[in-house]
Amino acid sequence: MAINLEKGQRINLEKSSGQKLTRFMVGCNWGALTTTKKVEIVDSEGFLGIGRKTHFENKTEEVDLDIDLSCVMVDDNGQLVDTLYSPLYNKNIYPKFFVKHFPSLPKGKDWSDDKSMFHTPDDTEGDKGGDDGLDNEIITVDLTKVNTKISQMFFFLDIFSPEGVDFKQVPYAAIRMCEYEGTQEDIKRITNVFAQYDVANDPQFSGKNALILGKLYRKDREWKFNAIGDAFDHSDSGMYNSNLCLTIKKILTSYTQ
Ligand SMILES: [Ca+2]
Ligand SMILES: [Ca+2]
Repeated sequence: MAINLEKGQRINLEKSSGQKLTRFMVGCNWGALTTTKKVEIVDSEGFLGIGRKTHFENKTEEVDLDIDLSCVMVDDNGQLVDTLYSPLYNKNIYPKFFVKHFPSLPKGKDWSDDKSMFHTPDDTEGDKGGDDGLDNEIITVDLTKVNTKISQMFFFLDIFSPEGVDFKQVPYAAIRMCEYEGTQEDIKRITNVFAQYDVANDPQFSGKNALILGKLYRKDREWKFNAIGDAFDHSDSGMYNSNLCLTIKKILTSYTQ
């Protein structure tokens, strides 16, 4: 049975059969924003504008909400080995900002360099017309292919747009860590949900638009998952793609050691 993750909680990735887990995924299902605005309804045009009658009604509209699920992979010394985020981050970002850890943050891509991790296409809207129950963005991991240099993988969410939106305003955002059947690009079936988070519509996320979900890490040749659940504000209007960069910076400076 899936557990609802609490900060700092460790989850067991062992299978009940005793076999080693090889296919791990993190998925995020979220809904578009809804806004209500007043619109003027004409009841009667009258004659030449005289006697025109109108009234106002509330109209609900759905607005695109772009949340990005991403991952960074680091070695035993906390140095960045690889990154996995949307190919829509298509320029080299912050050449100077990351010089200590990496020459620059690379462009986004679908596959990790070692081909162990795949990121589904960037969903820039969220569900419209209600919750479809499906993950809008997924990262799949084939644990047998992970570069031996990588000892920790950090999964995180950023609200990319609209600017200024925080998780409290999101109608629903459900993250789950699972085992699946199928290929990395074509999941046939979720076979085991290890844990899940619900991060939306909650006062504790007021003003928070980034969330470090947790880390998958190697210990004694086994992979384990540790929930971090650190939500914060990643905004800096003076920096290009500040959301992604500031979240990665926080991981590298606060969580890798
Ligand atoms: Ca997205
Ligand atoms: Ca969905």
